[in-house]
Amino acid sequence: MAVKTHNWISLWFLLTVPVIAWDVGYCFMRPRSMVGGDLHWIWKPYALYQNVDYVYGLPSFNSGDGFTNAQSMLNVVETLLNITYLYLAHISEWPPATLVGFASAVMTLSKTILYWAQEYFCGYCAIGHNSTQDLIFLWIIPNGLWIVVPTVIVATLGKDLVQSLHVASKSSSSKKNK
Ligand SMILES: *[C@@H]1O[C@H](CO)[C@@H](O)[C@H](O)[C@H]1NC(C)=O
Ligand SMILES: CC(=O)N[C@H]1CO[C@H](CO)[C@@H](O)[C@@H]1O
Repeated sequence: MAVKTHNWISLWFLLTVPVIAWDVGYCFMRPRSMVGGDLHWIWKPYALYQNVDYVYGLPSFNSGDGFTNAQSMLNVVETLLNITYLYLAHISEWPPATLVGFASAVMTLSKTILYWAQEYFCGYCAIGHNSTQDLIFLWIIPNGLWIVVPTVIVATLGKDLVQSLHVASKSSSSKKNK
């Protein structure tokens, strides 16, 4: 029995690994990764982003806010799960691999919602200073991608899991009836 995989999902898992690793590096290497830091050259585009989202900027860093690195630490766990999924699904071809991918996507989704909810409940304290246009193009669209895509992945892999659990339960009940 082969693992049921979806090319676009595996591709997304694969492509997000370096993107997120870069992001984790930025967070953990602050302040050296920030504007003026000796390692900032690795994270040049964050010069803009650190002023759009203060979770990534000086206000959080200076106040010793732990949220930035805490969410980053969860990213490390998700990255490991994502790599594990790709390995189990495509290399060892272990059918239950789907469970790992599903769990990881649920983690990503819930962490991203927490990130947005934290903004909402603090009165947009880290992003409220931006113009609407900046907010849409530099925060809502890029971050929204991490809500939309994991939602579709949870639904897709969830459906695959439901299907195999139904098959499993049918085959075990038909064995009992024999
Ligand atoms: C892991 O995979 C999810 C998709 O389920 C993706 O949205 C997320 O960015 C990936 N996480 C990391 C840390 O690579
Ligand atoms: C009012 C305003 O525009 N604040 C910030 C929003 O984001 C930009 C980055 O595009 C910052 O440079 C602004 O200071």
